[in-house]
Amino acid sequence: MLTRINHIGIAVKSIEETLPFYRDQLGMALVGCEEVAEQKVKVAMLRIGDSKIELLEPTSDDSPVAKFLEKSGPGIHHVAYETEDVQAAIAHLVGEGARMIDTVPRSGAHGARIAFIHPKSSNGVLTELCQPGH
Ligand code: CMX
Repeated sequence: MLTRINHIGIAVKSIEETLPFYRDQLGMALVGCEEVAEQKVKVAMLRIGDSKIELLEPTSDDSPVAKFLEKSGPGIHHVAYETEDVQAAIAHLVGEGARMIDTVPRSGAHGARIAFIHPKSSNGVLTELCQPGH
């Protein structure tokens, strides 16, 4: 059902201030930056081998990522697992009794279709299902 870790989301106060660490010190290639307006975040994707690091910066005070930063400070926000069929993965998880935040996929960065599993069903780790866009 899941094929690999597509990306790890990291909440940051400022992409501009964080980027030099990942791009220049760790040497990851910047794939692109994008605003996901619906989720009130700006994202920067960096490639690391077959996977990615996604820096998440809130675009407003009521952004869910702003709330996360307030509560927990900067750090790992979510783990995203790749699937070829997010709708089928949701159906499987619901069938297994998992509590979903999204039972209908929403739009993620770079044209992906995504769905979040509720952290209460995933041992406190916000878990994303991610079907890449083409
Ligand atoms: N880690 C652990 N727990 C988290 C969490 C996180 N990162 N984010 C939220 N939670 C917890 C909340 O504390 C809350 O717990 P309680 O029910 O105990 O209070 C619960 O999960 C539900 O959170 P909520 O914010 O009240 O619920 P919403 O349905 O409003 O939103 C979510 C849930 C995860 C979608 C939202 O908090 C969020 O993080 N949105 C941003 C998503 C994102 O990263 N988008 C970027 C682009 C996506 C991509 O392409 O990867």
